[in-house]
Amino acid sequence: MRYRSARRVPETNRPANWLEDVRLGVPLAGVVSRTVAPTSRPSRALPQDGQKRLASGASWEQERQRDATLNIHLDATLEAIPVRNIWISAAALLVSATSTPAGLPDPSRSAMGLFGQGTSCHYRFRMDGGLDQLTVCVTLRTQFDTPIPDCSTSVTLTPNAGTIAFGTCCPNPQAGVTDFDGTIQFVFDQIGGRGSLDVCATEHCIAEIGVATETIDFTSPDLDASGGHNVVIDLGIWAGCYQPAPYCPWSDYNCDGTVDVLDLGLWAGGIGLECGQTACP
Ligand SMILES: [Ca+2]
Repeated sequence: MRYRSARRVPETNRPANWLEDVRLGVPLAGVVSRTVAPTSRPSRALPQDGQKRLASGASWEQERQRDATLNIHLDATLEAIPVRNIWISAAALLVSATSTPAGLPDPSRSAMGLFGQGTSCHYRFRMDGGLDQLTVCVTLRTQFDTPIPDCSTSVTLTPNAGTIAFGTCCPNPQAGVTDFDGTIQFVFDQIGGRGSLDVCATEHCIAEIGVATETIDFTSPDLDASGGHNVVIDLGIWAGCYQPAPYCPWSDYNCDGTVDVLDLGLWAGGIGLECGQTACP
């Protein structure tokens, strides 16, 4: 076993097998049991009780006196700092920590997700909500990605240039308050018409800030958005896209690229359904 940080104390000034730590100057008596060979290096005085030497050459007593002097200076320095300045510094730290509005939504950090599309090319709505349900999940966050709870938020289905017909049996827009995670969810169904819609999320708790907008394509058996009435008109709209007539996506309910009897069967599932027959989600 070797002690790389130890060195021998001169033979003449030490007990047998005495080592002294080079870094601390602390005697390691009793640690080493092997025989130490005589040394040719010059000896120095054996440390006396209470006067054991440090590696720097200063005595323990000298070190204690120097520490006491430094403590006195430190105490004097602390006492010289006015208490008022300490309070001002603490208040400055508090203001700094709260200077950024923690609840201001940042659209670039917030998010809106759309779910519930049952086919590849569009949402399919029906008066009883028995087909697709457009589920809109909005999460509000600050610029630091902190969720914003208890924030009034709304989602609106807005017709756009691609909207051919649109009607809904249930409230539009829908509004609510975000939960602990800064999230709120809305469900839209019982919609009639065809074409496309903009899905717009807006927060209202601090300012009217648009969070996100997505565009969806949709269709329904109630192709003219009459609320489920005028079934013959709806059938005429659907048949107007039946081959060899030009293809229309709203008549292709299953999104297989062809308007045929399979689509007619799905359209027929909406016959007899009207607004008000089913509770809104
Ligand atoms: Ca089809």
